[in-house]
Amino acid sequence: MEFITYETEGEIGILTINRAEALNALNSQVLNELERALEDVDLKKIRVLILTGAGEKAFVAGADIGEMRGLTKAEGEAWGRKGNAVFRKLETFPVPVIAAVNGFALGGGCELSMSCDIRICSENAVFGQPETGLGITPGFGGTQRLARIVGIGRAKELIYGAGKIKAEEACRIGLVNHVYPLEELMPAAKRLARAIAGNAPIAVRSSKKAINEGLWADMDQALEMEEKLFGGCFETHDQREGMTAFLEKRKADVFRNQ
Ligand code: CO8
Repeated sequence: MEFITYETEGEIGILTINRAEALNALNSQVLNELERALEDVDLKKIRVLILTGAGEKAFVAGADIGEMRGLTKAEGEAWGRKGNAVFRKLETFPVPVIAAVNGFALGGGCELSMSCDIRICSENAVFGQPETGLGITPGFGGTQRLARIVGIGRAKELIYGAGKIKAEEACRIGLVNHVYPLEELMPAAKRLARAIAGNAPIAVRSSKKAINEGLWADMDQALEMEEKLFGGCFETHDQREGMTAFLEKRKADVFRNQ
């Protein structure tokens, strides 16, 4: 792949978008490669993914404006559909995905980060949905996910105003969970990933599914789904071991994902 690198550290997978000449902007090749990279992740081994951008300036500075400028209405819609499909794949990826936002996360970059489970960022990060200033709407899920994460009022202000916000403000409104000096961002992302990877994978994956799917269901259906996922954890090796270790006042053995 030309624009995506994938490395692993134990049970952590690290995907890096690397198109430095355009501040990691998403053209169709980057989106295709990201989709393929997700398909290639070995889910038997990997328990958490980290997604970041190459360099010290940008996570992703948006969808590629040069590629979009001449699109017809039908092509614009198809481009939105493509982005939504890839981002949805990320959002519903079986294991948690941490966005380590290392600079500009604008337009499609902000939307990409919002498709991840958890966002942390560096002090130089800048978030925003500048699309209305370019004559389009946010088209990779931004009109839907931003409001769900930061609330309707703030989302509308950011989108209608094509505003940009700095890391501290993004943290204050709940768009990111933590802010770090740039050099501490990846170590922090890996610490968080290791902490998650240390817990029972079936329980973590089921929790992700329950939270994500329950958010859009009515409460009764959501709780029914939770009951099924909760029940599904029992009789697993990791449930027996986790509870037995507690009762025997010892540390649990390494969870086996079974
Ligand atoms: N697309 C294409 N190229 C880009 C993009 C982009 N989004 N962002 C930066 N670049 C390129 C620049 O053109 C420049 O290239 P070159 O060196 O060849 O001139 C290079 O990256 C470096 O950028 P700058 O020189 O502009 O760097 P600065 O530090 O001066 O500025 C900024 C950094 C502020 C990030 C600035 O580059 C910028 O404003 N970029 C555009 C940000 C933006 O508007 N993003 C939103 C794009 S629209 C979008 O994402 C829609 C998503 C949904 C699509 C749905 C379709 C239906």
